[in-house]
Amino acid sequence: MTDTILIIGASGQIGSELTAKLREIHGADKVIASDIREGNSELVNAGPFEILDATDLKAIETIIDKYKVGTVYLMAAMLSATAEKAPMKAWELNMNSLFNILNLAKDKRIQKVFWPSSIAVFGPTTPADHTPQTTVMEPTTVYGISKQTGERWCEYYFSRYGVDVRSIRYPGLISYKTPPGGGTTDYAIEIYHEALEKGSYTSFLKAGSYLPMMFMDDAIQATIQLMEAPAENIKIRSSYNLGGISFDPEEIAASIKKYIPEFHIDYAPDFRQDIADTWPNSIEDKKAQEDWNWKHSFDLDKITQTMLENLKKK
Ligand code: AKB
Repeated sequence: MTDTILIIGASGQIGSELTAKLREIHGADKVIASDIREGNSELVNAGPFEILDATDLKAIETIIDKYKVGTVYLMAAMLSATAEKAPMKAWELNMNSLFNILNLAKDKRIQKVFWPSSIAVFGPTTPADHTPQTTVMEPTTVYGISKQTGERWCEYYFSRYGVDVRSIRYPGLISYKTPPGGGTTDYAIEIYHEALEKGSYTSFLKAGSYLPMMFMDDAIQATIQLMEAPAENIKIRSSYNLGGISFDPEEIAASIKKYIPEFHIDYAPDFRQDIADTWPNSIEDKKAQEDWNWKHSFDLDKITQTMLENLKKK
């Protein structure tokens, strides 16, 4: 197995931070960043970068051969809110990109795959509190349907063809390095930007909308921990539940008020409320803890402090 890594979707919210961390661990030359668009100059200048469309199999093959890639992190996807505006486009991107990578792994052109799933695989009939790993899953968004279908295919490619594919059901991810990218949980990023810029925020989710959330550093740590774990420890080949914290817009506003006392929140729920209403309030992640020692470290106040400090510097 070659030790070169390809990140597809490296300019996105997770991809950009994952690329930086993997380059720190493995060396810049071993981590090829790629995206359909150029990302920030830091990412492009820090190591190899290729323009790549995740649905273009020929282009992926060319890059895999050029750099002798062993592992692919497929981070390109259309998120929940954007996907509802273009369901077929979202389906094509989210599914075709996955089949491209799973088939390359099946043909032994690459050896290891990471593919992100999401809490969006759950739906209105799922138990909402401490949602377990295995439970009712009837997603109602095109994004959730694509992620649930993707999970089934990952498990199929593992059991039928021995493909070493690993996955996490990410909760809402909070970070300051890139702007929010079309998700329902993105209110929890926007709120920090607007707290600093305007001292107030109009939330597109109403008070009481609890969702599972996590700071990006924890998500990157989890991703790398999962990918570094011995293959025999990975008992779940669909996707692992990953718990972090859970809060609603009122609680995040209260946390911001500890640092900006005059901060004010009001509410104007839109179509994203309907999406949030179908997702869990919180996630149980016993399997990730048992199989690869997962434990999150950022609580809400630590996230608030880190977000405000870093956005202020920007
Ligand atoms: C979204 O809101 O669409 C994403 C997700 C939970 O997968 N952040």
